[in-house]
Amino acid sequence: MGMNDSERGWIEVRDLLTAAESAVIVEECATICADPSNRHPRDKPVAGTIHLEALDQRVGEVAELLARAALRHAVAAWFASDHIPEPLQVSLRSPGPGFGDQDLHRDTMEGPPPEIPEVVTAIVALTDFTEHNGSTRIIPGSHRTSQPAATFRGRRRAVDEAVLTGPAGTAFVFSGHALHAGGRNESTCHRHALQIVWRRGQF
Ligand SMILES: O=C(O)CCC(=O)C(=O)O
Repeated sequence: MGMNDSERGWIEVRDLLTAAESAVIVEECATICADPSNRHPRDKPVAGTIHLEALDQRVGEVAELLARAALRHAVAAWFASDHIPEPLQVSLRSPGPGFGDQDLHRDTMEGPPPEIPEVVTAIVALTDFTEHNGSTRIIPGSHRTSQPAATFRGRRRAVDEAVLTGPAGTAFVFSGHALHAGGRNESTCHRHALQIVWRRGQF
């Protein structure tokens, strides 16, 4: 029997976006990258891993996505509250071929796992997430442990880690306490994804 969502540490939301909607957001992001007059201080439009920030304020389709019930239900389930804070971060994260290989890390403070996560993170696949194109890795159950992320420094793998795969438009909504990392993109194309972070108590 498999673990349920709250035990494994992530909720999978299939079809949050259609393939066509995902492609529109990728196009909008490409337009931003090509326009030097449209820059956020933390954008990295030309990099091994492309980053664009504050996309809820720059891409209408992203702002609209944040209001979708399926996403809001998943975030509300983690926070055990229908009151969802404003997202702290709404960014594009697109590792190119050979990039993306992160160390496993948490998006919140190290230490004992909180009953209710301080932070909830969503990764929304904008291209198909496969085993080999840099899909996010996550250690099931790690949102309930206090194992230091430093255990995995040097791109160390966990024996039981899972790779979050699914078609473009799938969202993976996880406790920010879960140990996770972008995988290495072994494909010939960018792996586009939105990374959205909410923090409890954020207004
Ligand atoms: O890109 C991903 O798959 C994960 C990104 C991530 O965890 C981060 O940048 O903190």
